[in-house]
Amino acid sequence: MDFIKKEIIDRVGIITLNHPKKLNCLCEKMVDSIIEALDDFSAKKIPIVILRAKEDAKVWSAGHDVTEMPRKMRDPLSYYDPLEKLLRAVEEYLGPVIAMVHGSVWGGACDLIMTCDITIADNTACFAMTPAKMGVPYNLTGITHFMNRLPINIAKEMFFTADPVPAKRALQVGIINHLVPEDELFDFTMKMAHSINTRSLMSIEVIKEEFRILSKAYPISPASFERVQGLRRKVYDSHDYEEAITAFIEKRQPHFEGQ
Ligand code: YXS
Repeated sequence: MDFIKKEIIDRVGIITLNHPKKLNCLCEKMVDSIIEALDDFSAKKIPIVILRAKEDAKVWSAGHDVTEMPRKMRDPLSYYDPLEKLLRAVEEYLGPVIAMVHGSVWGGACDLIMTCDITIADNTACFAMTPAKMGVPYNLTGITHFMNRLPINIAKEMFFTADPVPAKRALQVGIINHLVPEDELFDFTMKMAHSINTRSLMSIEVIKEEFRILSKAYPISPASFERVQGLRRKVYDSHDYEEAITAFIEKRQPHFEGQ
């Protein structure tokens, strides 16, 4: 079953998340389909991609597929995991990737939004960053995605509260570039895509790569990196991490014990 719909309209690649049964969560199959579509668009030198959900989607994406998260003793966000591969594929795409958001966005999908180059949303959109709810020790590159887009106090509030940020506030704090009426979202997004397509793709390609390189230029010593990995391991080896996943699957509130 296809987890996405892929189309090209006037040299704009459009990827529509289409796994409503599991609220477009970023399971491995969904991620592989999106990466495959990006590779196909890249081979066809499509200058710009829109990543969207279906018009009637209440949830743009429910984030990482919790049922696919390792239960314990393994980093849930390591380099070759599906979510991380997807984020790099978006960052490395030859041209801009625009997230067009109708519906709620959760966890890893929020990180995906932060990794897209531009985000355009309607009033149904909201954005929740959920590691603290899931007992997950988020990873360093993921945190830089939020630090690169938001004032650090706003990024911290998103991580510490794990509460959804509604569309209007998302515009105020910079999660989204534009907030448009629901019935204008697609036309507004396509208009921007067409306008970008009239510019020099060569120049945009280099500028996007410069932004990518500079946005990752965080000096951190090997000792600090290893210390962070040690701290993170304590969390994903903990009762709290396992309890959060079990509670989600059992459809109940988790009881965190801080160990
Ligand atoms: O009961 P069935 O089998 O129909 O399945 C339900 C949900 O279990 C399933 N589902 C998910 N399955 C796997 N992974 C998910 N992330 C996920 N989210 C939902 O979809 C079916 C319908 O869900 P239901 O009944 O709850 O729908 P609803 O309309 O009542 O509520 C919609 C949501 C999105 C508010 C609710 O599903 C929800 O809160 N989902 C979890 C959102 C979330 O916290 N995602 C973060 C996942 S962890 C992650 O992304 C990172 C690792 S981190 O946490 O570090 O950022």
